[in-house]
Amino acid sequence: RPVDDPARPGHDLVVVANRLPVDSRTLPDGATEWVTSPGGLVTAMESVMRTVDSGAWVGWAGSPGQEPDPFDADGMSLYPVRLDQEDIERYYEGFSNATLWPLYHDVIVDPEFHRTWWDSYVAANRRFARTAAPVANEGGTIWVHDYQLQLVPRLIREERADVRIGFFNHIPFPSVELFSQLPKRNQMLRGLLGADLIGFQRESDTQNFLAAVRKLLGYHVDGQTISVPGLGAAPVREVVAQTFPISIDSSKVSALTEDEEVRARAEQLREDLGHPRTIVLGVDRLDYTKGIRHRLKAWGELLGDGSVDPRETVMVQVATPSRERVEAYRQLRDEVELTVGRINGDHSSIGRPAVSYQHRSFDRRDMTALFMAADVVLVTALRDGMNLVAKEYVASRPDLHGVLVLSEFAGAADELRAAVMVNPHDIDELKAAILRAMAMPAEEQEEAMRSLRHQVMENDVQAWAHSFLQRLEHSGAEVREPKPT
Ligand code: ADQ
Repeated sequence: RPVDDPARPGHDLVVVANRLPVDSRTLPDGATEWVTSPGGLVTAMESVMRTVDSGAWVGWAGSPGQEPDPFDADGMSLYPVRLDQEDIERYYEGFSNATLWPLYHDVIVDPEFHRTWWDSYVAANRRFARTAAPVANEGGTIWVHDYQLQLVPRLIREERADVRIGFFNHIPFPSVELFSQLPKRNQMLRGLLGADLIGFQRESDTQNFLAAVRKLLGYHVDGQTISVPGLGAAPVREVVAQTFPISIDSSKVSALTEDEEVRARAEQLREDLGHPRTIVLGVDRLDYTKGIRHRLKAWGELLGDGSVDPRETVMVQVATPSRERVEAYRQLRDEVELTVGRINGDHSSIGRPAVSYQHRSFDRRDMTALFMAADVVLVTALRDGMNLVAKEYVASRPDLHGVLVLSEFAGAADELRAAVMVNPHDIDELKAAILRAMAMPAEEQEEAMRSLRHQVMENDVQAWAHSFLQRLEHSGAEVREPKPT
């Protein structure tokens, strides 16, 4: 249903993210169909938005050039933002995913920078801000998400002094030494500081951000609170940077494991794989930050040196297609697929792969079935804001069976202390961790999984959103008179 007057303020909570929680698809008869789009943020926010009375979501609908009228879906109002092909190439694939993404993930690949990409990033951020600013109620809350929209808090602030603005960064925030490489770094910081509350996944991200503000802008920082000088006679604003580790809808995932059909699928999966003794699983977007190459290298070596017997063990690697027009992602796909092909050529027997590789998306039920079938899950990210897969696996194991191998470079490592921790850069260590996980006695698995589940079930995504929004509600009011100069 199109909203009558999209310019009329009308929502208590407005989420602004690069993508809407639904994608538009044009059917053969020309009609538009809306389907839920995958991805970490959507997974996290959709359950939260259902619990607010008057929620709105501002984002891109997923196809170039389209700007459908605002409409309602899943109990919230959706406000699409147009992105043209050139915006997609420069703002999204360019500045967001070939400049910021690699830089914020500790330059695993070289960040590229082009001034035309920056110009497009500014223009796109303006468009998101312009759509979002008028739809919030007087005194309402606007929650901006992620690295694609770091200028939006300030742009909204310039139009709406009455609203509370929160920002959450889903990816790591790099050390000040790395962040300093970013051209336009100060504009980026000032953009973020338009918010009242800026949230990060790990304490180290928060500290990196505070250090950047101190060092590059010279602002006064007291604990988590930054004093942001107002323009001209405007008062000093206090902005808080704080850590809010994101989570999943834990009880929903856990409940899915009780579903008869999901259980049957998990059984079927084991059977389809030839009833191996051990199933080792990786589930990732096909992204160079996820350490898929390191994982495959370790697996290939374990098969090669005879530590793992391909007749009784199989690795399943699910790799969701991602950012396929960005060069580094094309290269990664080629390398991963070459390696999988080699491993299978060397170690598979007919009808029994050493690595079962799936380059596609799975729905929630199939994903849960996979987690239920997996004896070991490998999360070997070289750098990751949080990593929801690690938490999803834990939530899928009420039977307390299974072992999580977890990279210390994933945000989840700060909370999931009972996992088998690894430095994925150290292939020998990774191999040893995989073998340890595969050989772990049942009682030890149970003990670790019990502790992990306690963490994940107690701290779900609803609690995450609630604590962020509550903190936001209590921020922003603390304005002081400007210091005499
Ligand atoms: P992502 O980098 O996308 O998210 P992640 O946290 O692992 O990474 O979330 C991925 C989500 O997609 C999970 O819910 C997972 O189950 C799902 N998924 C992965 N492969 C899939 C497949 N083949 N089919 C279907 N679903 C699949 C970003 C940051 C993370 C951060 C999240 C949330 O990079 O560090 O945890 O945002 O803040």
